[in-house]
Amino acid sequence: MKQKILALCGGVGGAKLAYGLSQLTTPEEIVFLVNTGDDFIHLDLHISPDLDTVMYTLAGVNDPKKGWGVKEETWNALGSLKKYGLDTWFQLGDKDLATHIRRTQLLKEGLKLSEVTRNLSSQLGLKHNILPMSESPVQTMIQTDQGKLSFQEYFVKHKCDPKIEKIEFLGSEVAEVPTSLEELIKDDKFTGIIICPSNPYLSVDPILSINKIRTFLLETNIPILAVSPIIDNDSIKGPTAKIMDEMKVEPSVNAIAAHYSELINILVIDQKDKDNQANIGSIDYLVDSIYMKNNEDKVSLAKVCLEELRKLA
Ligand code: FO1
Repeated sequence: MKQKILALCGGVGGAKLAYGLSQLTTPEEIVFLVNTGDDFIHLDLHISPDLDTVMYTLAGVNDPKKGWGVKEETWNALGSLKKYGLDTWFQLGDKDLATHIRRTQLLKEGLKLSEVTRNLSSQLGLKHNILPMSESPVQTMIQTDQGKLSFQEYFVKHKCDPKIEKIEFLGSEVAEVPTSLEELIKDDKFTGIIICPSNPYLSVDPILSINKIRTFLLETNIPILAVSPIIDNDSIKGPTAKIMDEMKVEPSVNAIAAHYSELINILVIDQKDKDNQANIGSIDYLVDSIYMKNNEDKVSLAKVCLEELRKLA
């Protein structure tokens, strides 16, 4: 039987596995469902950081060092904006800026975010289906010891420094799930689900905060696999471990298993954690090398995930 996978992804870590998956599947065999809780309006432009990170990574034009933005970027527009006295804490490169200008233009013309994403990704030569988790805004808001901050204020402006007290997803109760996703769910088309190694609290939970998506994951009989964003009690990249500390959760693969315990059948963990598998619900563990330092690693991990889902189906 042919596979049809739904892959839930945030930014950098999620995009790496998404790249591997895209190399092993046809566009009909996978849907990348991407967090848009980080989206915001900046300089009158609609910025969708995670959609862009996934899109750029799949197209091979991403900046591998930063993990976000476009490679071989120039920063002339940002320099000029600075001269005009505008706020430049959020760095927009010249090539990246074109994406935000075009997205904003197409949204103003009345296209839905999924249609805009399809338009932009096909201009980048992509055939794979990248979908926003919602057509309507769902905003990740973070209550911290320094007040309530939007995701980008917390992540970029304050460099994840404030202590997190609570995370909310504004608009999730009225989120408009893309019609094409609703149809695939209704028609029982998916054979497996992958939760990519993105930050569970800031990148995956916004997707799961949408009732139709969470209910689908809770009620479906198809296998659900997650890849741990934690190796050896630390984040692979980004603030996952710091946030877990602040939430009084020990950063470990067991905490990740517990976080997803209602949803997943299997958690893929790193060799370094092979002796740390606690018995949590009915979750199994699969041990592999999950640190993706190059494209070969991304494809190799993707292969393990797809094969496991095939076995479990
Ligand atoms: N992340 C930063 O840490 N600093 C930035 O100045 C920055 C700019 C930026 C511009 C466009 C874009 O698509 C992403 C950008 N990011 C930046 C990443 C962004 O904050 C993402 O939301 C995170 O990587 C989380 O996935």
